[in-house]
Amino acid sequence: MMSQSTGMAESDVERTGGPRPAAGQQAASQPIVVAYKSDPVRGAVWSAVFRSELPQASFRMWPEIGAGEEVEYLVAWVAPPDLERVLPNLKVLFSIGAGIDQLNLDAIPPHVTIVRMLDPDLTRGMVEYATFAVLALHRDIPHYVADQQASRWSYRSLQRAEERRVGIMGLGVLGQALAESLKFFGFPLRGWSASPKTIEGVETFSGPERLGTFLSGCDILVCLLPLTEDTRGILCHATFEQLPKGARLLNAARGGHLVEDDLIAALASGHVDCAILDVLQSEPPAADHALFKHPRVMITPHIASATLPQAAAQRVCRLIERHRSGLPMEGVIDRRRGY
Ligand code: NDP
Ligand code: OXD
Repeated sequence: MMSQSTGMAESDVERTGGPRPAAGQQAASQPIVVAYKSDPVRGAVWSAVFRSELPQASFRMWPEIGAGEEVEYLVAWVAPPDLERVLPNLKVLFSIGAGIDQLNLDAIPPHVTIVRMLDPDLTRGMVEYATFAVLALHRDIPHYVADQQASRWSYRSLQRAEERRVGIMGLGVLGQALAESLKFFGFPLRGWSASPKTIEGVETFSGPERLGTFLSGCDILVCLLPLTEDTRGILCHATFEQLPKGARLLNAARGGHLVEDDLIAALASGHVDCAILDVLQSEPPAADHALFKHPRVMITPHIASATLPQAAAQRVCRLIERHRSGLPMEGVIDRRRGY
């Protein structure tokens, strides 16, 4: 279920954490030292937001962070490998992305809370992209693009949306928001998640034992799973062969979900008709990568959505205030599950 005010899944609200000193304990008196380790141009926007929204904080851009032991909050896409030595008093690591698979969880001390990016703009970006891509797959656009490149003028018969079943792997913040958007077009919708869900207008399946039944009714398969030990390589031969013949694929999650050679084989056999990929194993791919040049594959350079610095920085300011007041934060990840 989505929270109306934030667009976040209730499960994320439940998955909150952080220390709980007596309310307001850490507040005003102690200095707040925040280190930022990511793109410096975006960092300038973050810095300006912190100056106006959390003026009591000292916002420091990597590598000029001063005394590392003063830093309690880190904003980063990837953490430094020697995190514990460099920032011994770190309390919270804010991931700049919605996904946290780029972080080496083993190298982050257990007492450090990890918070992923949840932001309505990021969700909207993904809904726009994935809706576009599902419609493009439904309307044969990869074929028409290939036709144009070959100077071919050919028609394909139109299929009603009501006859094209769309299955979403991952019914979290992004998967549920996409399902909501796709309802308008009349596609029969189904979704697969780790835990059981009830979502109006979506036939739901959960757990590995229900994966096959879920896949057997997906004419278009969308991957919006987090990348974990359980989901790495999930878009593979065994998955493709359980899809109806001629199914179409959208991967907008992570390149690590897809076994690229298995997709190439499934496209060659025609079992998978066409695909849209926003993410690849290696980004950017080699210029001669077989999927990059494939006539039935459309590729975009990991732009399905993005963290916009202004809104993201505002969100992190609010989360730091909550943390210092001993209140739970939204988006805390569960290290055991890996997302
Ligand atoms: P959430 O954590 O909100 O949702 C994840 C969903 O996947 C949940 O429904 C979860 O089930 C399900 N899931 C996790 N593991 C399994 C499993 N083993 N089997 C079945 N279902 C599973 O994530 P978001 O929706 O916010 O984001 C999803 C991913 O999208 C991110 O991790 C990131 O990698 C990717 N992403 C890509 C972007 C791009 O630009 N290409 C931009 C932003 C994100 P349950 O609900 O039961 O926990
Ligand atoms: C993310 C991404 O995880 O942009 O936020 O991929």
